[in-house]
Amino acid sequence: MFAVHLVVSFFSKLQEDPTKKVDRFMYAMHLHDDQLSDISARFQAEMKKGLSAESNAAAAVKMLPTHVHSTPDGSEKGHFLALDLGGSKFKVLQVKVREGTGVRRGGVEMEEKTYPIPEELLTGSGKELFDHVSESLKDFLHEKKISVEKKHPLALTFSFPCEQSALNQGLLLNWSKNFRARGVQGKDVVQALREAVNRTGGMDVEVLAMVNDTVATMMTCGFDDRYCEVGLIVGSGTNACYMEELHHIDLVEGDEGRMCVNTEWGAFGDDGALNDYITEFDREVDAASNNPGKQILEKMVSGMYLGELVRLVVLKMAKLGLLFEGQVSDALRTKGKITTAHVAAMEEYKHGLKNTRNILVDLDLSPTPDDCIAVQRVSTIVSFRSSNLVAAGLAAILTQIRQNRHLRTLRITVGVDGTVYKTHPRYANRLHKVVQRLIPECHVRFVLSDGGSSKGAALVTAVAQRLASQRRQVDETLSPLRLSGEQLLLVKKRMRGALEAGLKSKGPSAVKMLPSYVYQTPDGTEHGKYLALGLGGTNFRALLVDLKKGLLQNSRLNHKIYPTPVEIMQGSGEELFDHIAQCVGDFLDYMGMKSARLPAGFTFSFPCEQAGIDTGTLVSWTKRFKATDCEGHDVVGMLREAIKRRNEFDLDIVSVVNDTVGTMMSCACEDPQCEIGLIAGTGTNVCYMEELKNIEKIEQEKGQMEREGEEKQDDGAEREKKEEHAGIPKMCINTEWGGLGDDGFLDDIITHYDSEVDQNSLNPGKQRFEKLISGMYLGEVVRQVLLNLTRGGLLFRGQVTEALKTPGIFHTKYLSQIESDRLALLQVRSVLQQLGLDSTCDDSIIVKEVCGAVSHRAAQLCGAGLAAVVDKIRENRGLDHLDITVGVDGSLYKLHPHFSGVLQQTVKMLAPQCTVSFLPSEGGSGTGAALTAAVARKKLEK
Ligand code: 0WK
Ligand code: 0WK
Ligand code: BGC
Ligand code: BGC
Repeated sequence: MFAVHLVVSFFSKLQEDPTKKVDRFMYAMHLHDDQLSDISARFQAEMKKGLSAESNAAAAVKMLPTHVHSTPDGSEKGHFLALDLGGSKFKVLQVKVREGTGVRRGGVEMEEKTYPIPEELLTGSGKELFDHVSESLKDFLHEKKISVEKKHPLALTFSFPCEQSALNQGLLLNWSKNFRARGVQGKDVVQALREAVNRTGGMDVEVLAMVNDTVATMMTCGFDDRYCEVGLIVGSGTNACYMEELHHIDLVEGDEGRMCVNTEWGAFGDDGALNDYITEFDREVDAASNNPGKQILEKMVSGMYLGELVRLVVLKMAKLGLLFEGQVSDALRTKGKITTAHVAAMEEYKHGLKNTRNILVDLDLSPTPDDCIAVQRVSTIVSFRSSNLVAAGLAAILTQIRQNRHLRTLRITVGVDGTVYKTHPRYANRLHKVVQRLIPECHVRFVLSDGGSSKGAALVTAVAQRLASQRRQVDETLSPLRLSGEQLLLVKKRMRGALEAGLKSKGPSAVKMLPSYVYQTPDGTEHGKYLALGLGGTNFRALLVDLKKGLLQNSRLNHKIYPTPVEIMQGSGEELFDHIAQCVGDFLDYMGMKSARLPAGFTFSFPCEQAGIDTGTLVSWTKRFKATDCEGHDVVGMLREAIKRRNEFDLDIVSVVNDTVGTMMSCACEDPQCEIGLIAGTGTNVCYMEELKNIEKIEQEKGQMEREGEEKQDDGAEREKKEEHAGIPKMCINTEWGGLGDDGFLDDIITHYDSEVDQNSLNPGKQRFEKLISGMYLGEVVRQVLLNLTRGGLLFRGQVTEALKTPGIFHTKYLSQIESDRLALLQVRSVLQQLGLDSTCDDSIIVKEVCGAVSHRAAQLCGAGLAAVVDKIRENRGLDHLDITVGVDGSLYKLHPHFSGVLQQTVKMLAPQCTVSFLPSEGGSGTGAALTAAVARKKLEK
């Protein structure tokens, strides 16, 4: 008591400036910027704790997922009923959202009615509270003559912390503010409302969405400002929400896109995180509240408590004789006697002091002018601290968003509502200033929500409806691309049938099954220097290979890649082979070996009918090639003529192989079990070691041949003996499986997107299987699907841009980029940007899904085809189980993030009696060509 006396006498001496007296007395409530930055950093740490699955349960700031994935984009439409419960006013509304067309923004009309909630219902039984809500709804329908027959979609704004697993469900975690109705905590409030509506009867409403008032406020403001991605309430309670990256929200499935998180920042400090900033007055407010220990930050910030804080400070100062010469009235002792509205009134620019005087007189006090100044100062400090704390919280949220998006500066809008922010004369400006000071790198616009949050709640429902119908339509659009196990099995069967048919007849079969005249894979004895030439889907490669018995590793001496210009691909055959000869000349020059007449192996990645290892008649061009006067001609002959025409160097072209064969050979060097070569690149194809006896079209031929020269057979047969499988003679068959379906056998799998791609291709009706799988076409299939979705208004706001209509713009490499798990959606959008496609977050989610569906189908179909091949080999050998390796190459298999994995899974599923290993080719088919040349030469030397 003596100490108090000392303080009083010391203070009374300083009569000259009452505000100073108050500033000193309330020193602890003055928060300087470095303290605010500290609080902001603490809050950001709390946010991360709430977002992470490990620490969420213990986190004070719950960071509740809202299942709202996007802000309005102007295409929302519909009539909705809305309930706005939890703020200072309970409102029932009808919201009509008119769709925006083109630049003209949509419009929203609202009719509303506020219904008082009797005090006793706030603390009575939850059932009665929701009955009151539903009866108010019925009264509203009646009063506004809204038909009760029709089913009305309803949006509920519920301003309390709810755990939601979906938009139309929410478990109440705890009441806050002045709500305390029994039997609701832990219950699904949407269900509670549905039951109340059923009890009330006579109306048919479907609660489609329940949102927190912060979320509804963000959506309301987002309708007119697409930068609005934060919702802030400073009303009877306080809270904020914002659009967080989905992959940061551990409690929700999915990594793609964003989701609005209701921070429930009112609880910041419930775990003691703010203890060093809590004053005795805060502790008193908390102790006297109906949820002690809870909502600590809210009790320092929101309208429900500011007035009480001021009262307690004024009461204490009066008791200490620092005010009203120590006079204390009962009114001043009474809880709630100073309200936040009083605080706002005291701070009014013009009439602040007069208001303060009136308020104090109403409290049966007789204040001196200095007392009024002092009490006004108390209000200022209390409300100032409130806006400062809100600024610190906002600074943390905006910093989180800026960091999420790896931006140096961030332009963003905050949608705001709440009586304190709206009615307190100085609150908004103070808040804006402090936010700007705390985070100068963010350009923050504050937009007041006009007409309350129900517009936003209706928009959430409209967005939910739009997303739901979009989801349905996207699924419908993509469903033809989603192949079932049965369909894949069917493709496997058909591939098997086509393999068999192709082996039999020399005639037209979809899968040509071209003999390669490669009878064995390398056995490690190959040696010598070889030039390997490779004409692939996009480039011409020249490679010098020095084979050292079995050691493939460092056999590749040098190589050069020469891009093949399209005009050469689609010019005359002569020009094409002259181009090849020129490249070879350049390479030999570069290697200083122009005079060396090197043996060469030629990898030719197109279907060739071969009569021997060193001849190949081009059956038909595929991929981007269409050079004239080549089909039906021997490509080795054409190359030799071109070299002759060039007359600079000479080559001994020993072998011509398909790139699948070259790939198999180069991989077989490493793994003798490799008897299949697979290319999944610009084009697709597979070859495998087939048993000679099954290659009827050769057998017949050989039959003839046998008749021509008995003696030769003997020594061939003998050598084969060494063959692994009881010396069964084999030959590698280049299946050219790209042609499956050219006979209409895949028409039930082929979609109209594929038909579009085929029609626009260089070889309509041809290579149908390839056009479902390979890199040259996947991008086009995606573009067709995107065109379809855009025309359906599901994408890019329905705008079919020139870019989207441009064939070949969607290069397959973009699929690989877009589908890579590491790529956040933002980067997907920048890929689309590069293509001249301006997209939203939702758009990029859909684009990624389309890419995924198209590449997934491609890998599955490739797997189904391969399952047919390995099972054929297994049955060829009468084995219950086959272990075999596939040598594989091609940009799709090697670069696409998921293709190889899905392919392998599919083979495992469709060929369970085979263990198939995949060996990506290091040396490429070039080395394989050299090996084939070496095997062929070895054969000749024998
Ligand atoms: C008006 C909104 C409502 C929200 C309220 C908060 O329509 O959803 O709960 O603002 O402010 P208060 O009424 O608590 O001051
Ligand atoms: C690399 C091989 C080459 C083959 C190519 C296919 O060495 O023979 O043609 O892969 O992949 P693409 O370049 O078509 O993606
Ligand atoms: C509630 C929040 C609400 C805020 C503003 C708080 O008491 O916990 O859910 O958003 O008040 O109304
Ligand atoms: C060709 C095949 C080649 C495949 C992979 C297809 O277009 O017809 O011969 O193996 O592409 O490059």
